[in-house]
Amino acid sequence: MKPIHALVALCALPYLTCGTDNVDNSTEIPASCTDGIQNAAESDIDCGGSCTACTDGKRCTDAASCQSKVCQSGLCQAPICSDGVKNGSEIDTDCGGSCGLCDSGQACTDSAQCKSGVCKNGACQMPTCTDGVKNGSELDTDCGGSCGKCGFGKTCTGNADCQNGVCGAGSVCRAPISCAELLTAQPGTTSGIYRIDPDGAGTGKADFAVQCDMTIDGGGWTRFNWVKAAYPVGQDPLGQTLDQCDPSATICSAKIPDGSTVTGLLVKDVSSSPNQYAAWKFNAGNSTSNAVLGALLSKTTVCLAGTGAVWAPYINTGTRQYCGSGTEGGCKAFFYTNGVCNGKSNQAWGMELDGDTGCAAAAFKEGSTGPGCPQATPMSGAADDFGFLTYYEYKSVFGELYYR
Ligand SMILES: [Ca+2]
Ligand SMILES: [Ca+2]
Ligand SMILES: [Ca+2]
Repeated sequence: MKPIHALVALCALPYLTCGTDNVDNSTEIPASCTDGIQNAAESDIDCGGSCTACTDGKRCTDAASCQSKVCQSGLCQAPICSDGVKNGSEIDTDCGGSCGLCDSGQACTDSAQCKSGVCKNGACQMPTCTDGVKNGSELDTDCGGSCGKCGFGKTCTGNADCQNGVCGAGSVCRAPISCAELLTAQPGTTSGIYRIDPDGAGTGKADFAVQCDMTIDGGGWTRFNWVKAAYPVGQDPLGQTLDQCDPSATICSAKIPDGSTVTGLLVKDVSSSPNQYAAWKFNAGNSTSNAVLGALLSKTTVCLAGTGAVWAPYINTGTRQYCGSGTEGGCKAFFYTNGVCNGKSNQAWGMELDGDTGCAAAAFKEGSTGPGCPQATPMSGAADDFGFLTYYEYKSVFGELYYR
């Protein structure tokens, strides 16, 4: 028992207000909680029962007796991150504070406390594919895992993680260098418009959109030059670069992008239905092949008027002879000049495969073939001569060139 005379003595002082019992009633703490003795319902000295909960290590009778809310073997336990109780510095049961991150649905005050990295309305949120945070099974922010493929610049573990791209150096998705590389990285890719970066990701020019043919002879063809309108007089057929051409443009006078590895040429006549086409394999031992590749890749001007080696297509769905023998050269004639070739005084730039001493038959031709040749309909004059897989019709035909 606490000696009563000590309180009586205190209450006798003029600045203390005491009840008639001479005991200070201004606070509600029972005298037994401060008397230094375990009494009443206390589980240890001045704690437990109706007193405040006991600190770690004090005797307890139940969880409520302890500040940690964990009473084991009669003693209050220190908070730990696996006791199934929210205690210590924890934000919710066994998470936050000095413990690990909180699961979705647990309480939080900050996103950094959540496994998902997202704290909203006081609770950790489930990972989603639109929360702007890399979480759940995602490989990078909101992509990979259950969130679909990742775009260029995002983390990947293999090509299958990348959207129309390649999993490249540093395990980062990048644009393919060509339609051929895209098809290799993403088998089953259908024909359409995709972004490529021929001079490499992160160097040179940025990636740009091109049309890919993923069907003909296994696919992987990159379109680089096309005519779908009357050809402008005097224009260099290879005067543009492919990044300058919108895929929806009616004319693109681009050469094959710098640095490309090229094995084949595809020519499509898109005026026919279904489109006729022919394909060639470049062959370093063939002079006509070298002349065509030199022009299309490096703009090397040339005049082979029936003096080149025969360079025949390995695929030909054309219904008319354009690469025949005799007068039309048998695909052993090619010119890309801004001047005279074989006596035909070009009025301006011109390019023609199988452009021999004849006038019209060609695998492809763009620009002038000079006066002296019959004019096509609706051609306004020989200077706007153009055609693809045509044979002696003097007819303007729309077409496209692809490489792979
Ligand atoms: Ca705990
Ligand atoms: Ca996410
Ligand atoms: Ca680049």
